[in-house]
Amino acid sequence: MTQAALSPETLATIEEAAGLLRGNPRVLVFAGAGLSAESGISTFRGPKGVYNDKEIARLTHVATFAKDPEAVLSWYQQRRHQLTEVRPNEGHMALARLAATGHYTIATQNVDHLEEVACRAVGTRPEILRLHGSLARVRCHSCPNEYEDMMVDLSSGPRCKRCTGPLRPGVVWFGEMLDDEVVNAAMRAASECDVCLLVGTSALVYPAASLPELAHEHGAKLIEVNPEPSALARKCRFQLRGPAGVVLPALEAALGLQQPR
Ligand code: BJW
Ligand code: ZN
Repeated sequence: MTQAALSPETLATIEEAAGLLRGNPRVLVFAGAGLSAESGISTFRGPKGVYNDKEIARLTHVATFAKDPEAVLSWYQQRRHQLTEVRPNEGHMALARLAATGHYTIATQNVDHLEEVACRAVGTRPEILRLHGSLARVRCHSCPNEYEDMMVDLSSGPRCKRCTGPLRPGVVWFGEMLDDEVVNAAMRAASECDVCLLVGTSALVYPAASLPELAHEHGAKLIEVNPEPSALARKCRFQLRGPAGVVLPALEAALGLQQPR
């Protein structure tokens, strides 16, 4: 899909929404799996989501790691391998460029680092907060040992060098707490932002989904970029219906940063 395929109504709404992004605003981007969909990474929910497979759905619960560590580690190792093959899409790139036009914080639920790759490519340095951790990191399930390492093969059942506990991916599963520092920084950004841009998230998973709610309570305007309405769509001032890889470059073009394609 290209920008030319967006309906005149959507294009007009994008022009209006772009008005909120002018004048050096403080923007909190709240990103989810849909942002990486056009890079070939599946979403969790929705028609093509991995959760349609019940076996896969159980792999993101902490309790499953105790019961069936091999299944969990093998799935995560496949996803770690996929990271070596994927690239940021036009949505990531547009976000990275938009970040130069205001005070941007990206609070992402994604664990793939494509936001960082895009920002590095265009030379912008917004604050990036990984709410649900990182696939590139491994951590010990028994002690605080945690580090970035793409060479570890999780499917071999590696053990912690400090305490011999089982190593696992550095992500946050259902039933686990998010990192306090990351949540606090994200809550600060949510309560101080002028605009919260929800990109490619169903906004169903908490406490992450409380960030746009907090931004809304503090008077920020919400803009949603998603082909489908999220759970928070009704709170959004603008709902930009379309894929992130098309709508975000169109927002950029509306700001005069890029020619429409
Ligand atoms: C496009 C597109 C395109 C498609 N362009 N868009 C009731 C109230 C509040 C909380 C709870 C509750 N009941 C239970 C809880 C707690 C639970 C929770 O929220 N459950 C809900 C499901 C109800 N939360 C937790 O357990 C969290 N921890 C916690 O609460 O700690 C406190 C505590 C702990 C222990 C004891 C007591 C208290 C932890 C949540 C961790 C979530 N982890 C996962 C896996 C991460 C690792 C991994 O990647 O494997 O995070 S689950 C999964 O969902 C993943 C995602 O980050 C997260 C959110 O999904 P996301 O990103 O929104 O993706 P989708 O697939 O849902 O949506 C994709 C969207 O994209 C769709 O809208 C599409 O339309 C759109 N899209 N193509 C733009 N091209
Ligand atoms: Zn350990």
